[in-house]
Amino acid sequence: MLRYLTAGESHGKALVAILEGMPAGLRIDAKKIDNELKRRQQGYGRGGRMKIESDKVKILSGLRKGQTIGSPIALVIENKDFKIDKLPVITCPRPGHADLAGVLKYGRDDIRDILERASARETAARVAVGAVCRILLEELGIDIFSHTKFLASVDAQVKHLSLDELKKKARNSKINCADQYAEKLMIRRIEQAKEKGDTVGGGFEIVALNLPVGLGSCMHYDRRLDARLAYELMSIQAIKSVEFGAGLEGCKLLGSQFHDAIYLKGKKIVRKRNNAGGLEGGMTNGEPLLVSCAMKPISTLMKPLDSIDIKKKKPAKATVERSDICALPAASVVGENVTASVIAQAILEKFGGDSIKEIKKRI
Ligand code: EPS
Repeated sequence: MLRYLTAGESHGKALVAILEGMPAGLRIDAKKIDNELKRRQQGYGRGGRMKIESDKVKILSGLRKGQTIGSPIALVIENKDFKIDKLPVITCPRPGHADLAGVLKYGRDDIRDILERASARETAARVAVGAVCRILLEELGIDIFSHTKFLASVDAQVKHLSLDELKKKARNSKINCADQYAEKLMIRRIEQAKEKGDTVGGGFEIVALNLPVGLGSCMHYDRRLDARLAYELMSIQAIKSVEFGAGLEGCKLLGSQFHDAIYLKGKKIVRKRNNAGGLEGGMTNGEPLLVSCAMKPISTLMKPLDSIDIKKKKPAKATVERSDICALPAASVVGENVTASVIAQAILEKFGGDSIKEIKKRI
């Protein structure tokens, strides 16, 4: 069983994760984790915080001479902007953020006590965990990447990709792909939002190639891989929907148009399309996994919405804090790494194995 916990506040000392259940014998290059952390910090529309931080992982345990030994892996990412005790009290909740529900739930008078943990900064810890899982998947020949599908109302022109195109994008997976023209429009949309003190959301698709058949199970609700992916991807801050393959749009089609007919090519089982997104009955079916997420616009607005002051009990404008205008590319990197951790869990469940050697043999 592969599991993890994260800890840490946005302006606390550090973000921390403990990953338990990694098989022994996996060589972990910290640079690969740092590369994922760096990718998470990029993208047009990020705020001032990303100029302060240059996230790097410290691996405190679980390795000997650069290799996993089967013991828990402790990961730390220090916050350069560590100032949690010096930050001013916040009393005007931002609509859309955890602020109001959080203070009511935890009985606090300072919204800061809530937002520090609710912040998407926590995703740095999840990316570090996912990056370790990704090293395991890479060793097994599995590739994961993502691309922007739309930003606010601008569509990326990368909707229907063939397997060859997917593989090409996988080889170039260091960047999030978007058609150049669409990218320009997206940048303009972010700039327009910034000028108006507003924010924008959007959607991205994650793709995983070369997954073994039969990850997940149709036999019980909580073993279905689509359910497990949806659960973990929905838990990424600001994610509002998760879809597989043709998703919501596909559900408007007839059965004959939606389902992916099965053919033989020699002895190989093949499909001509992948509306199912690589999952049938909650199990991988050998086709690429396609999972899309939609992200709501960031809730800190420079031109704030109406709110209340919870201390004065009077109408007020919502709090304005340093924030991002758009964090869609970052969210897609988080999505990739969260997907990597769910797939790694499913692989270890199916194939077991206390060491890399054992898993490879079983696969
Ligand atoms: C983030 C760090 C945060 C924000 C953003 C994501 O840093 P700060 O609050 O110090 O500017 O940039 O967080 C939010 C949008 C949020 O609502 O908390 C990060 O590391 O990803």
